Amino acid sequence: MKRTTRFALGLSAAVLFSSCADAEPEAQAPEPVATPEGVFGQAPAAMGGIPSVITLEPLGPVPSSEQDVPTEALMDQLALAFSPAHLLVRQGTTVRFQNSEVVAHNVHVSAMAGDSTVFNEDTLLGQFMSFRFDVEGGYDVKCDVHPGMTAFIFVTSAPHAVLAGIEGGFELPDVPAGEYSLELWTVEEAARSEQVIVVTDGEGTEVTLR
Ligand SMILES: [Cu+2]
Repeated sequence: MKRTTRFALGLSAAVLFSSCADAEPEAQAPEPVATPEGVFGQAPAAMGGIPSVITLEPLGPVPSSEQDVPTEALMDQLALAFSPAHLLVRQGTTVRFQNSEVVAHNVHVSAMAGDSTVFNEDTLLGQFMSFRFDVEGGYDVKCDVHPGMTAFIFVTSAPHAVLAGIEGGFELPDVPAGEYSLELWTVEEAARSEQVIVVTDGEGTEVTLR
């Protein structure tokens, strides 16, 4: 009985040793260093479920490739929720709101600036309505029938923009070199800010917004 145990231990030690030896050359190989690209960093965490928004407006001429504006987006109503719950669109985008379930909803959109209703429409199964967002800023979206059904839309003219994560982390990977006006938008007006940043090719630009 004792011998069997010793043999088993000896075998597992040998297996352990050989796997270590195999792994060694890999561990010694130089690890590729990831080069950060674009603009990234930390913004304030979401407030009341509404994320921070970071926009970059070029201070020089806007390349023609960045003048193209996405013209359509979708916000669905499904499983008693808006989907997506957070939507970032370029100014002039038409958002289609549709109801994809057998529950009567409505779409009640208000501009956060001035807290004014933009529209309030009932949506039954299979029905949709479209609205073109020409005014920049944050919008509250809710269904008055279901108090938990809320969403957020942000409209910007900036060619580069991103919604920060719930914890505030953000990343804009594809920003050409140049000078930009970076704006931080948050629900809390006092926390909004603006600054000029310089983006250099091949180098990441880290920004901390607090
Ligand atoms: Cu509803």
